[in-house]
Amino acid sequence: MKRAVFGFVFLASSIFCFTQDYVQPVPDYKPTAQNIDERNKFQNNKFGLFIHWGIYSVLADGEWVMRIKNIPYNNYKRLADFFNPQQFNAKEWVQLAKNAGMKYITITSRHHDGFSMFNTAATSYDIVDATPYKKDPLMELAQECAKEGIGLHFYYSLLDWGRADYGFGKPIVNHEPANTDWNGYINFMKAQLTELITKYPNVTGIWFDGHWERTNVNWHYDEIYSLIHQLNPKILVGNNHHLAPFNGEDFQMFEKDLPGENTTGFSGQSKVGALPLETCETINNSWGFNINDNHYKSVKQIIHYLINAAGRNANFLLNVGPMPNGKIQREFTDTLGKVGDWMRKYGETIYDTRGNIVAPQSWGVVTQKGNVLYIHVLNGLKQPYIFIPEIKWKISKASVFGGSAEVKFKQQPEGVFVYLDNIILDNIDTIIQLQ
Ligand code: JFZ
Repeated sequence: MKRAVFGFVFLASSIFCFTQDYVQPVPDYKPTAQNIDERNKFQNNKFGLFIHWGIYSVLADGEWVMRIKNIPYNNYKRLADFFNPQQFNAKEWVQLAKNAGMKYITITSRHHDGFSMFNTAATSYDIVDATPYKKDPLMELAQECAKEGIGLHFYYSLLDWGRADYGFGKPIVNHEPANTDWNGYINFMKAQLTELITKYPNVTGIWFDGHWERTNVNWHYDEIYSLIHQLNPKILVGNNHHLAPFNGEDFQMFEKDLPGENTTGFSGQSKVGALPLETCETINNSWGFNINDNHYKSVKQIIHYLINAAGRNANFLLNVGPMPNGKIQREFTDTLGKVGDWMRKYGETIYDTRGNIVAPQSWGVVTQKGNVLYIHVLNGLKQPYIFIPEIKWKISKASVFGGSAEVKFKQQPEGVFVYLDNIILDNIDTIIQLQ
C-alpha cells in the first residue's frame, strides 16, 4: 500500500517533470568561507543519525499513516492529545548516536502532517501548545548536541497535508495552488526556519523534503535559501528534490540509493554533482515508528552501506523511528551499538576520508586520507588477488589495516595488483592500507 502511494506520487511527479516542471528562480549564490569550512566538516563526519519522530508515531504505522489510512486532518490532529513522550531523554539519544560512531543528527522538525515538533510562534499546532508534554524536545536535543560536539540538522517538510494556505490537492495555476494564500504559506515557512536557525544552538543544516509533491509551483527558493544563508552563512542547505542541485544548495542528497544508483526509481534524475553528498536509508523499512516492521537490517548490511557510501564520497544518514514514549526500540539500539564497535576499530578508514578515488569495483571500494589509500574488500573474491585500476601514485607499501604484516603487491601503469592469498579475509571488511 505504502509502495503503491509512493509509486503513484513518483509516477505523478515524473510525468510533471517531463511536461511542466517549473524552473525555480534561484539565488545568486556564492558560499562564504565559513560555509565551505562547514561543508568540509560535514564530509569528514561521514555518518549521521536520521530521526523521524512526530505525532504519527502514536499510531505505530509510519509517518505517512494519515494519508495511507485516509485519516481526515481534523481527526488526525487529535493524536496531539495523546502525544506525551515522558521517557524522551536527549542525553540518551545523543549517546546512542555517539556510541554508534555517528557525528551528527538530522531530525524531523516538521513532517508532511504539518505538526511542528518544536516550540514555534508561527502556529499552535506544535508540541508545546498542542500536546500534554508541553516541552520542546528539539531544544533539549540541540543543547545536548552542542554540549557533546554532535552536529544537528533539521528536516523540514515543504509539503503540508493540512494547512489551508498550502491547499493540498488544489490545482496549480500560474505556479501557485489556486485559491490559497501561497505567499502566506511561504512566509509561514520563513518564520519557522528563522526560529529553527536562530533559536537552536549549533544548527548546521536544513534538510528540505516534499518538493517532488509539486514540481510545478514556485517554492520561492530564491527567498528561502537567501534568508537561511543571511541568518547563518554556515548552514548547509539540502533538498530531497531528486534533481541535480539548485543554486543556493550546499549538499546533494540521495534517498535509499548510493550516488549514481537508482534502485528505488527516485534517483533517476539525480545526476551526481560537485557538492558534498549524503545518502539516507532506514534501519528497517520504515522512517517513522512502525510496530509491524521487523525487516531489520543486519550490522553487516549497515556497515557495508556506510563503506559503500564513503567509497562514493558520500555521507551515510541512517534512520531510526523512535516510539511515541520517546524510547528507541532495543533492536535498533543493539544494532547501532555493534556498528559502533566496528567504527571504534576501523573508523579511521572512514572518517575524514574522501571517496571516488577509484570507481567502485566488484570486490569493494577505496577511501583516501592524505597519502594513504584504504582498500575495502567487501565481497567474495573469485581469485586470491584484487586489481585496483587508476592508481596514479607510486605505492611503497601495502599492509593489513591495524596489523604489521606486509601484503604482496605489484604496481603497473594500469593499476595495482594486491595478493590476498596469505590473508584471512574478514567477514565484514578486509582493509588493506596502501602507502
Ligand atoms: C520522503 C518522505 O516522504 C518520507 O516520509 C521520508 O521522510 C523520506 C526520508 O523522504 O520520501 C519520499 C520522497 C520522495 C518520493 C517518495 C518518498 N517520491 O518522489 O516518490
